[in-house]
Amino acid sequence: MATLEQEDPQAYEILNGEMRRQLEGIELIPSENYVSEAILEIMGSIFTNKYSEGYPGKRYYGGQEFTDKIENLAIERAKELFGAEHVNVQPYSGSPANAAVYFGLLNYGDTVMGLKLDHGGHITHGLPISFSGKSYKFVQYEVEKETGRLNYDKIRELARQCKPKMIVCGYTAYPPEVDWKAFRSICDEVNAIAFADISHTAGMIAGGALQNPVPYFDVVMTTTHKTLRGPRGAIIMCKEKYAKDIDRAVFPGLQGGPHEHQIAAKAVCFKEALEPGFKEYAEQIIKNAKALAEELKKYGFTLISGGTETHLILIDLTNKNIPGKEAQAVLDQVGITLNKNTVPFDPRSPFDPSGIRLGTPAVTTRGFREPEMKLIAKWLNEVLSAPKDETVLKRVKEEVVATCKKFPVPGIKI
Ligand code: DSN
Repeated sequence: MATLEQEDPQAYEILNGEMRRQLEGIELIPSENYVSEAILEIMGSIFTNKYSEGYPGKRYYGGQEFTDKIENLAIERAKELFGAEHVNVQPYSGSPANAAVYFGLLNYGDTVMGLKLDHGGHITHGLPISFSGKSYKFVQYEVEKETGRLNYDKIRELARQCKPKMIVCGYTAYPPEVDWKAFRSICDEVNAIAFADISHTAGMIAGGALQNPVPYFDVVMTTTHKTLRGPRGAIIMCKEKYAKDIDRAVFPGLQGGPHEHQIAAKAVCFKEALEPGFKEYAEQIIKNAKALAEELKKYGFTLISGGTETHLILIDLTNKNIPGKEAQAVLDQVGITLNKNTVPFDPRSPFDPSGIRLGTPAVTTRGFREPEMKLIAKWLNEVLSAPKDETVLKRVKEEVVATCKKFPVPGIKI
């Protein structure tokens, strides 16, 4: 970073601060991760200089010899990784990718089913104030109050009543594994397009640690920067019969020039995910999450759905007498990063909800294993039991920094 340091010391200093934060803190936001140095290199490469509207072999500008090669490489690797018939690697990120799926396969006003945001869905799964809720008639399903889990019989019943053209499955705050076959059978019964948003779980699916919906589903979207551990971005996978509609919706329907530096980094990400070590990483994410969940339960934390089968844990802090916003802030002070989150049927607001959401992808990448999960649970308990005790906060912060020193972060050398 010597050139940056010299050319723009102000930006360099801010970057340096973020590097230190990432290095000395414990990252528990379940949608975050650390990419490899190879991915950082290609993301920061001269592919960023190139415009390449269109698709490989059918571009609108000249000079596409290498952009075509890199985009085709990303496509072929993604197909191999997930067993997909067709892949579009151009979506800038998850929300634009979901917009493209709807735009390509639905008409405005069509009925779609998606999980409610405060039950673990996503803003693009039908939140009334998002483009999804405004453009389509979303019917929102829920998790069960008693179990925190999806009730597939109730979802089937709702689908029979509202006859959706599409059902969206895939979540941002749902700890259990999803039963893709159950969804496929519901979609078949009501003749709906089966659409899976696997942004959160794609890494474990690619690594074989969770079931893969790609063989059963019509369309599957994933971001590439969460458990998949690639650059920020997204891909859409679909059956061949939807390929043209999806491609036209991405370009020129919604996007202009694809970000080829990002696509190049997706290609590297998929190569890494095809390597044997990725399987071990995928399995360890879940082992770590389960170990952390068990420890948290010993300290009396209330876990939505009773635990986890994936990478994430959702805690209702009501019995701990500390709301999610305050918990997030005090944990930030000791170098533990997670996010406040609504819990299903939350009586509080999304700005100050009852819960927190945490997960193990980033710490697993960093090399944390079950012994470190015990430490994290202990620190969470100590800090959230005494959020105003400066002595406790100071000690935990020191312990967090000391532990982090033993686990390097790829690409950070300070
Ligand atoms: N922001 C992502 C998450 O944290 O789950 C969803 O897009």
